[in-house]
Amino acid sequence: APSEPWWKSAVVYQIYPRSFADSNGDGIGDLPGITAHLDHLTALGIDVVWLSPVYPSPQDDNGYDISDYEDVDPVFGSLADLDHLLAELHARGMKLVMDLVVNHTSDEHPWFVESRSSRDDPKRDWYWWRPPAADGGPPNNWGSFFSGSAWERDEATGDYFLHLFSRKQPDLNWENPEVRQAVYAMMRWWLDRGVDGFRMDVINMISKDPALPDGPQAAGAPYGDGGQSFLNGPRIHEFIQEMHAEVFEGRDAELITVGEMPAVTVEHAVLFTDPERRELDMVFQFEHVGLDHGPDGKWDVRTLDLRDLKRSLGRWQEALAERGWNSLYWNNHDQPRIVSRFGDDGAHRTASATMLGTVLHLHRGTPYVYQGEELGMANVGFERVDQLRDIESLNHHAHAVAGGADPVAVMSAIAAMGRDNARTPMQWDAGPHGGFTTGTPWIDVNPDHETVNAAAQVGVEGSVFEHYRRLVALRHDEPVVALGDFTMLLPDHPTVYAFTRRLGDDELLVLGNFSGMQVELPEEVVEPDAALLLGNLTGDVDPAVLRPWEARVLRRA
Ligand code: ISL
Ligand code: CA
Repeated sequence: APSEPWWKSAVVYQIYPRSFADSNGDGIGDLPGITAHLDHLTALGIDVVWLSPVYPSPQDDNGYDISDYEDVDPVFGSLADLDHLLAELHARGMKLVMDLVVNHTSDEHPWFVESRSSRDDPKRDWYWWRPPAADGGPPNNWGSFFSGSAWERDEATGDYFLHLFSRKQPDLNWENPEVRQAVYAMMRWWLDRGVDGFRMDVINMISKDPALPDGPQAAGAPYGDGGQSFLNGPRIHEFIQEMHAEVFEGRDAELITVGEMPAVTVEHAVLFTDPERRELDMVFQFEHVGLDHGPDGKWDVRTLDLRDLKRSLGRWQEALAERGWNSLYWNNHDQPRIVSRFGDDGAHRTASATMLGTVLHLHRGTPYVYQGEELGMANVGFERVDQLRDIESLNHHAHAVAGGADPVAVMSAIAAMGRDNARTPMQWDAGPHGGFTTGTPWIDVNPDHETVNAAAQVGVEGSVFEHYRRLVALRHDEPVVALGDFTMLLPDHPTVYAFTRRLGDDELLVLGNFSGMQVELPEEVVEPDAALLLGNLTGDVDPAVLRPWEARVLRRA
């Protein structure tokens, strides 16, 4: 349909600048490094680049702690380098999405420096300041996402400030209209510069219940969970609608907006993405990447049950079928590598990586590819703390071990779930440091770069890269992939993921084997007359059998 927004048939590629390509040998990826590798993106065929933060930052959380919203950190280059990258992307027909991190700033942002200076500073109310509790401790029991209390006492006044993330990431007070207007002005400044949209960091946390009540606290747990006071909070839709009116109105057709929303529900997601409500184009939800977490959270690692994955993704497909839109992802800079997580990064690496890509990209929604996913990059298998860089993993390790946990068990959970798995350098070739840098990388390259790298895959038949290239092309070429209805099949099958997509008379059947065992297909999905549109394995196809990690996209006769 001609009236459908362009991003329904687009594929987005996420770049984590620190780990993509280093142009000057300081061991840290940068903007000129990205600009030098645009052929890789062109070959893949992607439409949009989402750039993780490149703004000036003390880098406490690798740039998600911003000290100036309208400049570029020298470690990544300059504003001129960014303008150049933007122009080069546009010249190649690609768009650029910036990361918008406005739930919090860095504690070194001038707004916070002023705010902390005294109780009657004009910007005092731009952040969440509260006096100590009666016992001198923090104002409530909330824990931070990065371990420890969510409150930090500040020497200047003796008050505490709220930080849901690190103590160097104080939360902005969106109740204050000056804060909101300052953010909107900054967003307009970027759009006027030519960028094509925003990925909005933890944007469903910006509305907080100003009472900041204690959250539920499990027996023996050091902190309470404040989530019910700040996840999808009381004014969240009002704030997002205001942002749309102030920033996007009149220019939104060319843009793409995606809200990152931990713990967003399908009910809220429909509201956020219903075009008539004028909020956001799509959201990142987290349900499917929480299915291998136990009751104690991400470090409580469990094995995925495929039926849970089908139930979850199927529910999101259904809930956003009529109104709203899904984003589709396996990976980002916060998640372990999917081939290690839901696939097999050993004997079946290529097959499982391509099967996973096929199943995801054939859903209805906008797919996001995280750098290296298109090569089947895997987890590292971290064994030692000195291999880690991420504040979340380092804080967790320190707190857990200090609390008496077995260090070997803590390390094995970090090896499985730690964010550094996603942050090892992009593997360009088999040479030293994978061709990422001529210097010493800020985090070690995965030793498997000798076999897993772009040079060994781009243009090479049978590679993960070439398969991802076909998946992107399929979405561009086949309206049924972008726009068709979705119907889940075989919900109770333990290893086969099966669904159809339908647009008018055109119907696709998608099959994926989530196991290393050959599987006999149930009769309802055996279609000897269907044409194979895309498969991930070579050799003879038996319509009644899926080989280990096989995926097929079939067009029904
Ligand atoms: O990976 C997580 C920790 O378990 C998530 O909770 C993650 O912190 C959450 O998805 C929010 O992520 C975003 O905001 C953080 C930043 O550290 C992440 O990199 C970013 O994607 C704070 O800005
Ligand atoms: Ca560099």
